[in-house]
Amino acid sequence: MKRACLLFLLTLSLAFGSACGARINPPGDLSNEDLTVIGMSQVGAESDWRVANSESMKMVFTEENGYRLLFEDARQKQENQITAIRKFIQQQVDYIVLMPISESGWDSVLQEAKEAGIPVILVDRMADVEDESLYAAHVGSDFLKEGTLAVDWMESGFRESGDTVKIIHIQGTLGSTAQLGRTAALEEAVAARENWELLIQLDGDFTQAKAYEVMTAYLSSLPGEGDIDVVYCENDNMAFGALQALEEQGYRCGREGVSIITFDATRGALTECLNGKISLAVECNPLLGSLVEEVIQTMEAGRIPEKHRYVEERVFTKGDLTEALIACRDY
Ligand code: GZL
Ligand code: ZN
Repeated sequence: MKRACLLFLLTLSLAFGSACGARINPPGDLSNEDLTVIGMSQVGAESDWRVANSESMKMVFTEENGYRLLFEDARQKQENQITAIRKFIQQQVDYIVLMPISESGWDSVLQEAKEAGIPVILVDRMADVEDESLYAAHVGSDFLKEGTLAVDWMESGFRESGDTVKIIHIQGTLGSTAQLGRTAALEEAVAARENWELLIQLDGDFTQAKAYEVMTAYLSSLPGEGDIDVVYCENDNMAFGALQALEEQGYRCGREGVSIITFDATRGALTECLNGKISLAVECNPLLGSLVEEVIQTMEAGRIPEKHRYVEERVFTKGDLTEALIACRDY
């Protein structure tokens, strides 16, 4: 019995081992691949925006279009992105596409990519590196401009009142370009206006759960109903969390109540805007796949790409929206 069982197990492990082996490319054998091999390190799946951004990359970098895409999700940890980049270098990919979770901490690993002769393209947020030659190009958003669009709307909405404008600020992942730019716009505006008061800054890490948690804790800490005019949320998912917390604690959101401002303008946020609960949605376009491909095609043709490409973005209020318009949005 024992012998037969052992023989069976041995056969099984050999069969499984070889099948398994066939599926996993040992690092380094991608160099003779005739497709253009892209090593892509994505932040995670923390928000609707991020999911749409990943989708736009996977739609473009397909085998039919001549690419082998190695897509790594870092689950919102920079160390996972650095590990992925080192793996891509080992696998001798043709390009590294990095959506950097935060601005700092990239110099040494991007130096390794440069020494391996692998061009790096930064997407969405920026990496703050000493040596600009560590990346070939950046495709993304002007986050300070996005924040300024929101502040301009606040200015136009609250100018007449002259009363104090009391603001709760829910920030995205601290140290990310999106957070730094959107925060700078608000902080500069508050500093320049006597009657604008920042009640508190909360870290929502761009997720709905975290924003709900910190907003609930803050509202519960107030002696009674707080006098809140604006909740400035640095992305949609945090706006959804804040909205849930506010309504659970009896606050009205919208024209007669708390003005919620959000960034990304995904379909979910535009729907809340159309139904009057979100007052302003600042667009942040996640569909960057085709722009990244343009950079790669430029480099494949031996030309030098523009160092920075910024996507055009606008704002939405209830009056700009219909169900039909929202339905035909791509994200
Ligand atoms: C912005 C992007 C931000 C989104 C968030 O371009 O970096 O990260 O605004 C996402 O939804 O989490
Ligand atoms: Zn943007």
